[in-house]
This record gives sequence, structure tokens and C-alpha cells, in this order.
Amino acid sequence: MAPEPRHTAEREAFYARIATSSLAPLWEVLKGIQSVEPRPPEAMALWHYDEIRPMLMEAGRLISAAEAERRVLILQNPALREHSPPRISHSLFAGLQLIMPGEIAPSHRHTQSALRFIIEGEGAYTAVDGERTTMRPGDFVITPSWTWHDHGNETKEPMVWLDGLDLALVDLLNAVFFEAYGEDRFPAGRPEGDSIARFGSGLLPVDYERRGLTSPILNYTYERTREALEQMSRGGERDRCHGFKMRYVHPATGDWAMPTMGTAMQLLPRGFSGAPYRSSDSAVFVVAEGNGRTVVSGEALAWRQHDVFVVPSWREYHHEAADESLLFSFSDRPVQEKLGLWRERRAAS
Ligand code: 1HN
Repeated sequence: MAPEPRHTAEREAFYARIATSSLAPLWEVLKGIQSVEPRPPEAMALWHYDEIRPMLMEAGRLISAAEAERRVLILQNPALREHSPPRISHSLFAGLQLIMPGEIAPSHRHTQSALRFIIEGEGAYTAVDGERTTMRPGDFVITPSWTWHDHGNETKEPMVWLDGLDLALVDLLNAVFFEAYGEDRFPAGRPEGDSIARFGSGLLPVDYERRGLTSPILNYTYERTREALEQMSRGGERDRCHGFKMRYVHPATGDWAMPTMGTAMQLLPRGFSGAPYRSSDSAVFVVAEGNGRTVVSGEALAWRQHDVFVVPSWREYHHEAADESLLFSFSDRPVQEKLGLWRERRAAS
């Protein structure tokens, strides 16, 4: 029922008066705050790699990695263009980084965590706290919060990967710290392959004490991930929504490999058509291999190798694979789980 005009005027006057004491009436905004279900501000969106690539290479001519510090084209959600920090979903950043032959992206560290999913090129490196890893397509490389990292390309080909960062989450908590190392490279420490030998073989150093929340494995290589999924797809029963889906884990805890971003890889057999699914975490997908489409709220996103797409929170979607396809994905699910917020719903079979 609409208030009587006398009350309307009186209320407005009241609101104006209390505003001078930094007060406001909740009842005027309550309905905008409470929603029956998530109302994600981001749009579903897809970027075709073959359309982006020429622009990325143009960026390579226009600015050096040294000048840019990080030569990244931001994948900006079309519905969130005004938001700072930039984002692909409400909580997460994604961008495509290019390093040309001979270039170095200088060493720095920040409290935001970063993941790299390698798209193109073979043999450039990322170094984290002095340990290098050589990157190949499909590898998932971790830069934990507050670790020194630089990237370099000593090959003859351009190198491109997707960067995923928890920028908006850390910004929300006002916990952003950043430091430049001051030189291009952080001094080399452990030899290449050290972290996978210590932590990535179902073994742990006997007196290993966990430091921090992020997995000590620097690079979850595509070779191993793909092999695991392929084996699994030969024997096991597929999930009717996800096909064969594995999450990347911290080897000492079994928890997600990163505290703020949950990462996974799934294999969709050729001809797979998944059952409808929704969850409260918006997810970013990168097509490691294959082609197919993902239908989100009845609208199809047709994807092929190296494309990136984002599915907003709580929107119903299903995947269809024309060829055998591998999809890498990441989302803020670990954060939602820790806070007791995460939900999913599968269509009744
Ligand atoms: C960053 O430090 C990197 O270290 C990549 O490679 C992307 C996007 C926003 C802020 C910092 C990197 C980034 C970033």
C-alpha cells in the first residue's frame, strides 16, 4: 500500500535529516539487497581466440613487456566494463598475456593469487620464488599470494597464456599489497622440476610442514592431467553433467590447489551432451582441446580450441561436445565453500 502523501513528505524529510548523521533507512533498500536467488551482475560471454590473437600480436608491436610490466589484454565482462578492478566475473579477473621472444616480464609480488593456463607457445618460463617452470600448452601454473614471480621467453615464438587472478575478491577485503623486486629476475634458487618431484608424485618430504594455503606444486602439467582424465574416461563412469571432471588439489591437504580460486579440468567424450547444471560460483572456462557448445539459459555459446567463456552464477547450463573436448575451468568456489555459501543444483534425471 502506498503511504499517504503526508507520510511520504514526512518520511523524505526524516531521511534527509538522518542522512546528516550518516544514517539511512534499511526498509527503502531491503528488497534490492535480498534476492530469492543470486542475481549475477555479469553477462555470459565468449571470446574466440582466433579473433583475439591478431589484437594480442598488435599489442606486441605497440608496447614491450618491459614497458607494460605485464602485457595483458583484459577479458572484460561486457556487463562489468565500469568496474574496477577489471573483471570477467563479479569476483575474478581473466586476461591473455603475451611474451615475445627475448622478453622478460620483471619480477614482482602481490597479495592477489594468480593462475596461468597456457594457450600457445612452448618453452617460455615462469619463475616463482626462484624456481623456474617451462610452460607448455594446457599446463596450469600457480603463483601463490606474495611470491616473487617473473616470466621470460627464450624461445623463438610468441608465448600466450591466460591469467586468472582474484583481484576483485582481494580488493573487496582491502588487502592489496604490491612490491616490485627492482631487477628483472629474482635470483634462481631450486632447480627446475623441484616442486613436482617433492610434492607431485603421491609422496611428500617426510618432515614437510605446510606453509600457506596454496599448493606447493608449481606446474600441474597438461601431460599428466590429460593422461589421468583419459585413463579415467576409459574405465570410470561419467558424471551426467560434467563428463569426467577432476579438480586440482593441494597434495598435503586434498583441498583446492589455491585458496581463492578452484581449478578443474574435464573431459567431454565426443558426442557428449550433459544434463543441465547450475551452481552459485560463476565459472570461467578455457577450451584446452576440442569443439562444442555450452548452452546457458537456453542460449548457445559455440566454442573451439583456446576460446574462453564465462558462465554466470546460478544460470542453468549444459555442455555438448562435437569432438572429444577438454575444458579447464576456475571459479571462486573454494571461498564460497569456506563460508558455507556454495550451492549446486542438477536437473532431475
Ligand atoms: C599480474 O601481476 C600478472 O604477474 C598478470 O603475470 C596479470 C593482472 C592484474 C594485476 C596483476 C603477472 C595481472 C597481474
